[in-house]
Amino acid sequence: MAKALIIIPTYNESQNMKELIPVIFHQVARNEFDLEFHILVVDDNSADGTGQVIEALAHDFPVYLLKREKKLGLGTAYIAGFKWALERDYQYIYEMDADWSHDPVYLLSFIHKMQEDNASCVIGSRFYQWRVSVVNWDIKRLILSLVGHRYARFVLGQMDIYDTTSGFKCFRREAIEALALDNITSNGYIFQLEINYRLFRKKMRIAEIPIIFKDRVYGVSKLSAGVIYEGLWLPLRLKLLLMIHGNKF
Ligand SMILES: Nc1nc2c(ncn2[C@@H]2O[C@H](COP(=O)(O)OP(=O)(O)OP(=O)(O)O)[C@@H](O)[C@H]2O)c(=O)[nH]1
Ligand SMILES: [Mg+2]
Repeated sequence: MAKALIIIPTYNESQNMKELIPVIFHQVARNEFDLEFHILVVDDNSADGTGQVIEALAHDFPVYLLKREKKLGLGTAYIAGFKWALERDYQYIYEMDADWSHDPVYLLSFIHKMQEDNASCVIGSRFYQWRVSVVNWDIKRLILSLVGHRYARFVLGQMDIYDTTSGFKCFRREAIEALALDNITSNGYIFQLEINYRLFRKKMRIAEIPIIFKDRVYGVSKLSAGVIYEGLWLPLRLKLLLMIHGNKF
């Protein structure tokens, strides 16, 4: 039986985790693809006891905890999760948020789309063709996201992706293997764009499915000025690296 791993980075998400983990397993149980699903939670020593919640859930579900000492950012949490997955025999590797913004109801659609399009990566997109499907987001976030997307496309050229910064994704193992994980340096939202761009440069097929994205209900938002600054700088840096090192960067 092939295995899929859902990586969920967490920082103070105990309430969300308690409720989300059982729902995820319920959603993917006995699926048509005959896939066995596991979850890896990458927790940055959350003060609200997220780690203990996961340890308790691990008695009932195939959920694993990767503990890090302090808050080190989303990008490095995913890199640690990807390496953990590659050391084991997972064929499909997901990225997913802890705060219910990413509805587990879509999980199997990613695999369906991946097989249908023979894609290496499938993105759950909040912006798809001319649709914008975000619920509860304030207008500032929406504008920031749309402008950021246009800006990245302008700098990097045609990548043909509607939602370049979505964090709800599924990769084939081979796509993660092809990434030089130690060369990835972005850590905020723009981490997603860096991964997409690297896959795109390697001519990997990236597909999208439209999703409805809901803003978080519990917990505190982690959007910061540093994240926005990184978003401005990264597309330029990627472009520069490409000019200097070609496809080897
Ligand atoms: N391990 C780890 N996880 C993080 C870190 N920052 C954010 N996360 C997690 O990454 C996921 C996405 O972060 P969010 O804070 O939801 O980001 P967002 O959806 O853009 O913003 P809000 O929902 O408004 O907070 C959530 O599961 C967070 O708990 C971090 O530094 N380390
Ligand atoms: Mg969120």
